[in-house]
Amino acid sequence: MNSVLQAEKLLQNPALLPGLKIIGEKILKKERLSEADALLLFEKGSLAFVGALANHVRERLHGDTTYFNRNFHIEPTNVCVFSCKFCSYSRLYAKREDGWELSTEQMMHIVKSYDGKPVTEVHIVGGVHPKMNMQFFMDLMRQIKAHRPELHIKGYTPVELDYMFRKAKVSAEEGMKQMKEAGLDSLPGGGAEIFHPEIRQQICDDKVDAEGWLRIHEAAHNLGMHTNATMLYGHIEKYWHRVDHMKRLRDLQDKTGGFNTFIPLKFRNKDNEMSDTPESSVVEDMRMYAIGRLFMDNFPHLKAYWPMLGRQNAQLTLSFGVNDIDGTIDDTTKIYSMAGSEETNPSMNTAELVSLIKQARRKPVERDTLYNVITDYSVTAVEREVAG
Ligand code: V47
Ligand code: SF4
Repeated sequence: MNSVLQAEKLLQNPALLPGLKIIGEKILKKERLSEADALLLFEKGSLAFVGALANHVRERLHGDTTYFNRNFHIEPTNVCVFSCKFCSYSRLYAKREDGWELSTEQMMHIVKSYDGKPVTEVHIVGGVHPKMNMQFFMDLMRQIKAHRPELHIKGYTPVELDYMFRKAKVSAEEGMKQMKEAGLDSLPGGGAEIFHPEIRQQICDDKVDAEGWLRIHEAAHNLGMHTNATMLYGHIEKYWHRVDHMKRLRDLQDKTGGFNTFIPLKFRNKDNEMSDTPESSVVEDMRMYAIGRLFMDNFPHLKAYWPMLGRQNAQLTLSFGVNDIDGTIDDTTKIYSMAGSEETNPSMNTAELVSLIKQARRKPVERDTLYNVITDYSVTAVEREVAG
């Protein structure tokens, strides 16, 4: 059965709550969901219902195409001046001798180790170290671009940028302009967590707030840069905090159109100050992805970060609205392995990732950061050669 018929059939169920039926009809008519609609879906929508609708939207937008990209990570340091309660990764600045700090030479050595390998992106992500200031990172990016100009640099969250900009006494707009000139191409989605102050104050009260996070992404968008947005879900927040978070992102996207991808991140509770907080179930995870797909109607892409979810659950998300799996990462960031992710050694080569997507009966397509197609793996190597 195709996804339209499947969704229409669901709406004919006489036992369906009238509110849910209206939501279903809105989705079929491509109308926008309200915050109340999203809340109702979280509270009353069965997994089958939200899943079928999200799958319908996913197939309307992308068919079976499932994107992945080949990137590598550089983690400049795990020393951090902030103290997020969910973080299993950082070492406080006061105890910095327990952590690591890479020099520019060491980071360039990592970049050079990928010479000749078909990676298209470097993702720079780490703690907030006072000595690693704007000049330090601008110098690093200039060296990366001098060595490999076509490598896309996706790096720094507003947590790092806000700290750097305040130290350098520059505005978000001026700071982003300078970082772009030095080689920064786009921003990853991290640091967003949950925007609402009621939760933010309890889990990460000393880093950039919602307004600061959104202002930096807006400044990037105004410079023509594309960015991602995350949401750390499944801890102490309520459903309405998630809806509030998504609404703020959707509003900014209406204004700028600069976001590429929404990435819900499942909270993992190992080795952090929130170890007593239980993790969400797989059903809740799939519900989160599905409602993300339905509510974030102006975000082209929804990504599952497989090192955090595990391979099998990431495969499942492909039926719940997700059209992107990050990524062919050889050396996955330690943030996840330290927080108790499913994967003890979360690396996957292209063949494994392609087969994972094919097992879910989807079409694997390698993309660059901006979703330009690099290779369509649903056709055979011979067909690709003939097509040139
Ligand atoms: O902001 C930290 C999260 C994020 C935990 O843009 C945790 O393509 C779960 O944003 N449990 C940083 N999550 C990583 C990030 C990211 C990752 C992959 C791709 C992209 C992209 C962005 O990691 C932080 C925080 O929300 N995080 N600790 C934890 N215990
Ligand atoms: Fe620092 Fe990021 Fe960890 Fe927060 S999540 S303590 S900002 S490394």
